Amino acid sequence: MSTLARLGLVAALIFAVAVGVGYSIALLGQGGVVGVSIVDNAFSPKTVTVPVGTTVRWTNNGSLPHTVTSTSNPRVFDSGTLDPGSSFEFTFKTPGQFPYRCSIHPAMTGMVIVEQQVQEFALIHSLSQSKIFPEVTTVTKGIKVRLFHTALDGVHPSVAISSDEDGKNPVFEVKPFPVEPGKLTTVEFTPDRAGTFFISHRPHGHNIVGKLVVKE
Ligand SMILES: [Cu+2]
Repeated sequence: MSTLARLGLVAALIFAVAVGVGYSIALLGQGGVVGVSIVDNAFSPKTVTVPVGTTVRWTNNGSLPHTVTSTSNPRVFDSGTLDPGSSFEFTFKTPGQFPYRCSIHPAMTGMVIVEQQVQEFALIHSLSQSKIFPEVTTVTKGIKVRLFHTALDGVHPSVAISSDEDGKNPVFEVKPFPVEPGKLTTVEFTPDRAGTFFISHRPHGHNIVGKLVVKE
């Protein structure tokens, strides 16, 4: 098989892995609104799963008054009495499980599951081509990043994510990591500042440098 064909195969494989793991969460995006309908006597849907930063809006479509009252200790939210036709919103800023009920009809229960949003990318390192594919990876500040690395060829024992091309100033608390053909190295971090950073192999002597752009 040609190098290019092999590269394509590895890429297809990794993207299949990456997409399967977390794309459905990322698709919903940050800061969206998800609706829950209140009927007599249930929340519909009873459970919603959303990424961090999502606003959930409950609307009373029933004919009786209801409430949306957190049953966590301490209580996280409480709508007070919602007359028919009125609504209540709450924005979930931390991951976790948030059970609630109607304080007027305690048998009416619901759950909001808030998941950490993750940006996932697959990277392939090649010694013979002196490149990382893709050459530039763009992420967003403040959202967790998960990078899947593998190598087309060569052994790369100490790849660094660094503020300089030489890999001397590692950033985001990522320790230098190994990348090998046939293995998947997963690196996770949350970038806390915007800018251009480097995925550098120079600490172990070859001149392969990819870019990591963190945007606001
Ligand atoms: Cu290397």
